[in-house]
This record gives sequence, structure tokens and C-alpha cells, in this order.
Amino acid sequence: MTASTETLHLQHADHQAHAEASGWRRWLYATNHKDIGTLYLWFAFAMFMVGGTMALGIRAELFQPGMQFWHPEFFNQLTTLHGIIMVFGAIMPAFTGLANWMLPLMIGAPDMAFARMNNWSFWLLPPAALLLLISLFVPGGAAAGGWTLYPPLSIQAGMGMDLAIFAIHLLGLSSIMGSINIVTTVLNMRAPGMTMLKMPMFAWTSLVTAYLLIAVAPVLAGAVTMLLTDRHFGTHFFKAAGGGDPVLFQHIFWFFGHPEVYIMALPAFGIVSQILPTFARKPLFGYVSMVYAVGSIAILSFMVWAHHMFAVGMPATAQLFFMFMTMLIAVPTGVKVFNWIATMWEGEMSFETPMLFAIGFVCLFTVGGFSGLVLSIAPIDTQMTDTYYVVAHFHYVLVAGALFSLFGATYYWLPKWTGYMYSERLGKLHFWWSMVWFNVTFFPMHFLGLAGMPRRIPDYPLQFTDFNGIASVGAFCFGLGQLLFLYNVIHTIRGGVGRAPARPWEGGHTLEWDVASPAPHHTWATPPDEALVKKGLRAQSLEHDHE
Ligand code: HEM
Ligand SMILES: [Cu+2]
Repeated sequence: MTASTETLHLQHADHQAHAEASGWRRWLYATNHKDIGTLYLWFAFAMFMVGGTMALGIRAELFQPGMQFWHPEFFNQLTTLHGIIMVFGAIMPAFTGLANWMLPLMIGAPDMAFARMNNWSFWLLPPAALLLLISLFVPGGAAAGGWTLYPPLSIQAGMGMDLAIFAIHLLGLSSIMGSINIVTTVLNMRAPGMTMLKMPMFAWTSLVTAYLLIAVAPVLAGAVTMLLTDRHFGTHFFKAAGGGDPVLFQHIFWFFGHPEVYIMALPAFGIVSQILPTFARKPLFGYVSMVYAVGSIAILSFMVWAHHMFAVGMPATAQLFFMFMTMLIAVPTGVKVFNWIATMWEGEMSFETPMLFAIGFVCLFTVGGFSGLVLSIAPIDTQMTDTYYVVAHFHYVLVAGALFSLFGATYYWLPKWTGYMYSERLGKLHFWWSMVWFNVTFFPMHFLGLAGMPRRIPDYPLQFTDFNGIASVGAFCFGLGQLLFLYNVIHTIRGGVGRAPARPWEGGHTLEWDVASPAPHHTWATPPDEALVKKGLRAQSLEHDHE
């Protein structure tokens, strides 16, 4: 292990001798983990804006009953592309971007293990995004069967579906390569003295997430390839007319799809586990139990897929199995929430923007967790499947969970990235604005769902008018508020409210805070010495003076 670590360090030290590429070459040929991280983050943000615009298109139509803006077909294309783009274009690339930027800094490595493959992982994304967007303009329009692509709709659809399938192939390839990079880097390139159970929680959650992706991305690729052959090459995997079974698709899709929701949740757990100790000025409570909780959530996530299929008709014993397995996930999740609260307990807390987003995460993710628990109850779920209750549930997890943690991470590390401090006043405004309008948008959807409003339908009966009006106003305000974030980030890149010190947060003790701000293009070309590593670990209570 030591020998291979040293060779890697030597190879990368020799990079420093090369002249840096500049202009467009710097980005197109990027092999530096920081440049690639930056590319990923900007790409993700652009996709967030595109997917967000589509969400507003949906909410505009649903502001009032009746059909105002779109044909029903186009409405379905909007919900489908919104889902695909947010999941595969915004949230996942943003987490990969963070991992690229921060993992080497946090574990004391000079770069990611496979720097050139890293370039390819990123550059597969823009063509995939392009395919999805072009698909809006082909005959028949974009895919319209929902982001779950269920047959028979996805078999009958026009060529927009083929473009979506190819886009998913590219996105999957990209995430598999990104994951291989993360696994190899975390396992082999840690600083001397940083054993597995001493690495930052963000490294742990990135590692486990990467394993999940390597396990399930090929499953999705298989599912959509089978769709493709059903569509064009005469197979009948999912075509009932030829003896196939559409429900088979659901099994394969959700064997990918449920772990996928943890692919979007675990990195968020990691980020929050970095931010809370920093601003509570206390070590993370129960570090080892946090690691085990992440591991058990990951394993359990493979055994619950059919909770998305309670309504297809399955034997009661199967329903019971999937119901209890799903409920079991509440245990490790509860451990995590307990530990986050215990971390804050009697801490010397201060409430800078990253901390606000982290606390917001804990509160709202818990709401999403509870509505998930409600949905896990099979007899309740058969009533609630495909209603707005489900939409409320997963947006509490994905927006207040994944997205809020990403905002928190951006504010937390922005000083390290840019060398400047962001405006705390604007940051706090962004948080409170998002917090209020997020809830205005999505909380009423619980009621709509309970009252029976179906999702993915462009029109509704009169009794749903008020809550839909409220949700639509909330969505437009929420969307508008994200311009504050964009403005604050650009303002920070241009100098912000002043220079940032190497250690802007006194409570941060992981290795990235031992590096100058902005982080130099090449860091840890020689690994951090063991004394420095141990000092940080002691401050995190991960190492004691005598063992
Ligand atoms: C923040 C602003 C957002 C708003 C206002 C919003 C709104 C909506 C709406 C109105 C729907 C359609 C529900 C339906 O009719 O089925 C929807 C679906 C969906 N959204 Fe969002 N969303 C937002 C952000 C996100 C984010 C960040 C994600 C991240 C993954 C996401 C993932 C999804 C998914 C997976 C679907 C399901 C699509 C489908 O089932 O076909 N959304 N969203
Ligand atoms: Cu699930």
C-alpha cells in the first residue's frame, strides 16, 4: 500500500514540471481534479436551471384547473425531462464534482487516481445533455413516460425515447468511470496515518456511493437496452403481446432506482457530517456508528425495490417482506439523525450560511423520512401510489435533502475554491428564502396527495385549486431565489467581501483547511506529514494521544 501510494505521488509530482494549459485547452484537456470538479459543478448548475425551468413550466400549467399553456403531450415531456435532468444532470454530477474537488484535498492526495479517465468522465456529460434537449425537437417530441420510462408507453413512444436511452447510456458510463476513480482514490491514496476509520465522513459516503453506482448503473443500462431492443429489434422482454412482461421492467428499473435515491442521499449525509461539527465546534458524535449506518443503509437499499410496486399486484408475503425491509432503513437513518443532533447538543454553535443549510437539511430530511415511512406501509401505499403525496415525499428528500446539502457545501468550501469570502448577508437571505418557499411549494402537495390528486396529469378537478395555486406561487418564488445564489457565487469569484484565510471556519479540522485559500492548482504533491494528519485527527477526536 505504502509503495503504491508513493509511486502515485511521484508520478503526479512530475506533472508540476509541465506548463499549465490555458484558455479553452485548460478545460477541454483538463486532468486536474480541481478543474474537473469546477466543470462538473458548473455543468450541474446549468442543468439545475434547465430542469428548474421545466418544473416551472409544470407548475405554471397546474396553477389553475383547465388547460392553459401546454398540450398534454408536452406536459408529460416536461415532467419526464425535469425528472431525468434533475437526477442525472444536476444532483449526481454536482456530487461527483464535489468529490473531485474535495476528496484529494481532504485525504491528502495530489489528484484523483485516474486523471485522464476523469476528463472523459466529465466530457461524456455535455453530449448526453444535448441529446436530451435535442429530443424536444424530434418528431413525436421528447420521452414522455416519466423518468421511470415504464413500458408500454416507453415502447410505443417516438424517437425522443431512443435519444433518452442513448443519453442514459452515456450518463451511466460517465458515473461508472467517476465511481471507479473515487473508489481507487479513497482506497489507495490516503495520507499516511489516515486509516479507513479515520477518514472524513464525506470520504466514507463518497466511497459507499461509488460502490452503489458501480453496482446499479449497469442494471439501468441493461433495462434501457432491453427497451431499445424491444422497440427496434424484435425482442419481447416487456411486450405483453409477444409474451413479455411489462412488470419485469419495473423490477429491473427499481433494483437500480431505489439504490439510486441513496446515491443522491448518502453524499448529502457526508456533507452535513462535515458541516455540523465545524459550526458546533465539537467532533462528530458517534463517528463509527455513522460509518456503519451508511454501510447498512447501502446494503438495505438493495432489498426494498418493490416498495415502488405495491400497486402492481404481488403476493401478500412479498408485500410484507418489502414493507418490513423498507421500515428497517429507518433504524440506521434514525441513528444518523440522532448523531447529528447530538453533535450540536451543547456545542458552541454559530449560524453561518453552510450551518443554516445543514440544519435545514436535518429538519426537512426528517420530514421526508417520515412521509417515506408512511409510504412504506403497503396498504397505505396502494392508496397513495402516483399521487402528489409521493411528489411531496421525494422532493423533501431531493430538494431539502440533496439540493440543500449542495448549497451548504458550496458556501462551506467556496472560500477554499475562490480564495474569497462570500456575502454572508446574501447567503442567509438565500437560505431563508429557499426554506420558506420550498415549504410553501411542497408541503401542500401532501394534502393534495391525501385528497387523491394524481401526479403527471396536466389538469385537475376544482377542489384541488387552492393548494395547487399556493404550490405554484411557492415554486416561482423558490426558483427566483436561486438567482441570489448564482449572484453570490459570481460575486465571490470576483473578490466577494474580501480575502479568505486558509482556515475560514475555526472549527474545521479536516486536511483541506491546512491548504492555502484558494487551494493551489497542485496540492499534496508530497503527502502531508504524519504529524499534521494526526493533529487534525486529534481535533476530530479520531485519534488519541496514547492508544
Ligand atoms: C426545486 C424546485 C423543483 C420544483 C418546483 C419541482 C417540481 C416538480 C413537479 C411539479 C413535478 C411533477 C410532478 C408530477 O406531476 O408528477 C416534479 C417531478 C419530479 N421531480 Fe421535481 N421539482 C423541483 C426540483 C427537483 C429536484 C432538485 C429534483 C432532484 C432530483 C427533482 C426530481 C424530480 C423527479 C424525479 C420527478 C418525477 C418525475 C416523474 O415522476 O416523471 N425535482 N418536480
Ligand atoms: Cu425506493
